[in-house]
Amino acid sequence: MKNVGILGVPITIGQPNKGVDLGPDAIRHAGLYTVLQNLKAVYQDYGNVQIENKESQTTDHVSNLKNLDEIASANELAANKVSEIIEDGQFPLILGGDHSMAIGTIAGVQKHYNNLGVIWYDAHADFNTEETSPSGNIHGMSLAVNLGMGHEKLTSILQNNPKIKPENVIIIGARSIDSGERELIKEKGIKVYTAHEVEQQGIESIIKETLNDLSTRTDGIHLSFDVDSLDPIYVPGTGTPVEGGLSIRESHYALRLLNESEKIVSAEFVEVNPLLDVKNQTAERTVELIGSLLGERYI
Ligand code: 6HN
Ligand code: MN
Ligand code: MN
Ligand code: MN
Repeated sequence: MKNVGILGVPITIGQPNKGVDLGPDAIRHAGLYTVLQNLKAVYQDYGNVQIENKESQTTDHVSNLKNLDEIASANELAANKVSEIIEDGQFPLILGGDHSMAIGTIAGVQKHYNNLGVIWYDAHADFNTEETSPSGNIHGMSLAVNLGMGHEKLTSILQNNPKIKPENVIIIGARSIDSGERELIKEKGIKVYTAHEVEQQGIESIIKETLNDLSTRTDGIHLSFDVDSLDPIYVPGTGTPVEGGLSIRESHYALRLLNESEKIVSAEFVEVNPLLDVKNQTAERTVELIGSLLGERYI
C-alpha cells in the first residue's frame, strides 16, 4: 500500500454551476479517512489549494474562454502542490472541483515522468479548444490542453508543452462529444472506448487492453476520473450529467483492475457537486470508488 497524499482542488470557474468547489470537503465528509484507515493506508491530507473562484468581469470574446486568467493561476497552484506531493514520496489522490483542474494536476504529475499515460474516464472527452467549444467552459477543454492545444496561458503551465502524447491517452465511457471535438480526436488519433463499447466489449477487456497498450509505452499512468462517467442515477450531484452511463458495478471492477495492475501513479476524482446532490450520495459513492482504486475488496 502506497502512502497517499490527499489534495483538494476546489475550482468551480471552469463551468457555470455553483457548488463544485464544495466537492473535496464533501468527499472527505463522506468517509474518506475511514476507507483509508480500513485499508491500513498511511496518508496525509494536504488540505485544499487556495482558490478564489473570482469570475472574470468580462468574457474574453476574442478567445471565447471564460475566466481564463483565473483558471490559469489556480492551475499553476494546483500543479505545484501535486508536484510537491510526489516529491514527498506520496501517491497524489486529488479531489475536485471541476475538470479544468486536470490542466494543473497533470502538469504537476508530468514533471516527474518522461512518458506519462492518462486514462480519461468520463462521459465527455474534454477535448474542445476555444475554436470548437460550444460553451467557452474550460472544464470541457482540459484534455486538449494537456496535448498542447488551446490558449498559451493554459498550455504553458509548468513549461513543458505538450504534456502528453496522443498515443498515451485513452478515453473510457464517452457518450457526449461535440462535433469539433470529434474532428480533433480523429486528427490526433486518440483511442476512445465509448459507453457503447463498454456495453459491447465489456469493461474487463477494455481495461486490460488499455493497460497493455499504455504499459508498453508509458512510465506511469494518471487516472482522471470524472464522476459523470457514471450514469446519473448513481451520481445526481454533478454539473453535466449524461444518460446512458457506466454502472457502479463495472466502474468498481475497472478500478479494482487498475489497482491490481500497480501502474497507476496518481488519480483525481472530479466534478462532485454537493449543491446538486441528494444526501451527499455522489460523494459517498466517490469514496467507495476511491476505495476500489486503493485496494478495497468485497471479501
Ligand atoms: N466535464 N462538451 C461540453 C463543453 O461545454 O465543452 C461539456 C463539457 C463537460 C466537461 O464534464 O468535465
Ligand atoms: Mn470531464
Ligand atoms: Mn464529464
Ligand atoms: Mn462537468
